[in-house]
Amino acid sequence: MAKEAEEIVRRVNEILGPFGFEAHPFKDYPDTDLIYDFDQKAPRLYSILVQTAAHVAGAAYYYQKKDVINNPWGDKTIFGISIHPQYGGWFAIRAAIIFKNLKFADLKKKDPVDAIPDQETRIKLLNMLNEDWEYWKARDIIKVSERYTEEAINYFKTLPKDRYKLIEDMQANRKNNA
Ligand code: B12
Repeated sequence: MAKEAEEIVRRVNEILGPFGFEAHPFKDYPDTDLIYDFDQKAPRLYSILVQTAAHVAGAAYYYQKKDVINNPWGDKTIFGISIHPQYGGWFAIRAAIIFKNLKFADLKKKDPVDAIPDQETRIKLLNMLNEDWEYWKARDIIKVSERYTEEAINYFKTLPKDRYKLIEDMQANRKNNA
């Protein structure tokens, strides 16, 4: 692993580890492209649409307007959401790794698990996300095995500019309660 990557892993684990975050280092593979969800080719032109990528990789089903029969929204823009069969909406798709020269002739395409086959629940899910922006509720649309910790939820609900201060406060609280 590159030195810079090692340092990032060390710092993420040291600072955010106590709050339930984990950095998972992976081995250096030759001929790979690592594309992050925030990478852009031009302003607001994202290098990868990770929900589509996760769907075709069989990782998480991406529910879109077109997955609803008798679409009740007409031409209105409706954002879609990926749901994992085990973690529901309690996950993010941070990056994709493209193995450019890895050949695996027998690799079978894996379809994602459709955890919400029911039409009404699909409509409810997309309404939650688009009408009320109740994304936190939408994460629990199915029974999940694990959620983020309260501290992680607090972190994500905090504006990025205020997060450093939040982490400092959390660390101070921990020391006081130790
Ligand atoms: C831009 C963006 C936003 C914008 C616009 C939202 C949007 N969906 O367009 C804003 C700032 C509003 C936003 C807000 C949020 N976002 Co956002 N956002 C993104 C981002 C960076 C790009 C999405 C994008 O531009 N899509 C463009 C549209 C056109 O793509 P599309 O609708 O999927 O259409 C494509 C597919 O239909 C595909 N397609 C065609 N046919 C078929 C057939 C099949 C079978 C498939 C699979 C695909 C497919 O082709 C189309 C493109 O040509 C992604 C990360 C990423 N790099 O993908 C995160 C992402 C979608 N956001 C995410 C989140 C969590 C949020 C927020 C909750 C953040 C927050 N804390 O507030 C809010 C929720 C807002 C809401 N209620 O929807 C998560 C969603 C996770 C999930 N479980 O699905 C993502 C994936 C980030 C991540 N790393 O996990 N976001």
